[in-house]
Amino acid sequence: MLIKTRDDGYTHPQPSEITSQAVYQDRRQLMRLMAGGAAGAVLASWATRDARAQMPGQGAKLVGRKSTVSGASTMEKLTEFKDASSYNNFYEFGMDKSDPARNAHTLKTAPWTVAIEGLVKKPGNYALEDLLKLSAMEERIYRMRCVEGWSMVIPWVGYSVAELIKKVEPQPGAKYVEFVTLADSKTMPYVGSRVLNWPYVEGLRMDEAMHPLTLLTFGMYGEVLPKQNGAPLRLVVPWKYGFKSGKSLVKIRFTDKQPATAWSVAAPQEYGFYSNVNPLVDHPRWSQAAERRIGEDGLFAKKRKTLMFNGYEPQVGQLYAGMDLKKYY
Ligand SMILES: Nc1nc2c(c(=O)[nH]1)N[C@H]1C(S)=C(S)[C@@H](COP(=O)(O)O)O[C@H]1N2
Ligand SMILES: [Mo]
Repeated sequence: MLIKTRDDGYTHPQPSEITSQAVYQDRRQLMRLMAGGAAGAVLASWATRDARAQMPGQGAKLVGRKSTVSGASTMEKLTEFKDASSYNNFYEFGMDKSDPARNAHTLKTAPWTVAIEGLVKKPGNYALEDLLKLSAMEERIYRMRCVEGWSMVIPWVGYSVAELIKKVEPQPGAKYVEFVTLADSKTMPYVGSRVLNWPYVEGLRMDEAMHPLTLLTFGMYGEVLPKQNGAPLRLVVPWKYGFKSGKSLVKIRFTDKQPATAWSVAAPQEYGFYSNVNPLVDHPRWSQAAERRIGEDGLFAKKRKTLMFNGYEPQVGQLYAGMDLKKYY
């Protein structure tokens, strides 16, 4: 996303504010380890403490069986885990691509519950532990295309959000699903900035949410999600621009009205509700016809042609039959 200029009243938090939070969080653990006599090791790790949220190989294992959903995995070369976990958009932790990996360590992912609300027969607060067990985990290698013009290929781990939706039984009047993400100004330094309204809200039409490709995602590369990628659970909608894939979900609400989504509220001329990847419909300020694959971005690397519905047209094209995709961008 391109952000507005700084004369909109946006102010950076002081670096000291952010640091002091991180130090505070680690202090209890430090005390505990010191009490256990591991002072030397602790001080060594303290001294070399990397500010990054989570790097490859540091997460708990989370392996999924190969997906049986048609078209759910591309054979393209994977983006490197280190790129997928250090080049991120997660504005709650800063606007630069490197900010989330640096700042998201303050996010507390346990305990975690997701509220199910609105036009649904089984509303309630669902604990992460229960959501993890709700259906079999699958690995799906999805192409991801960001609206800003870059793409990645990521092996996600999760299950179709349709599995959860079926369990909670939407009422007949439910036409849309709203996905609300965490907005905790104590742990997310940029919540409160004026770039977006917080919390970050996304939404799908019911049939889009029920499509088997729409993944409720708990992991990537065989590990639990790094915080900067939206731990402990997020959505991944591979045929839409990346911003439709809300991170760190806390609420799923069933509604009869099209949700007011964060980017479509912030810049309605630029970002629509549908935001399907579409090389034929330009962003008002740039073309969407081509993309840069992260990891191939040497000086002479060729751009790739962006594919209709990000290459998932055989699976999802039918959802939009007869719709004017220039109007419903
Ligand atoms: N809560 C929240 N979710 C978010 C965002 C965000 O700023 N906040 N950014 C979106 C955008 S613009 C993209 S491209 C993807 C990036 O996901 P990744 O960092 O895992 O590749 O997350 C999306 N989900
Ligand atoms: Mo994005």
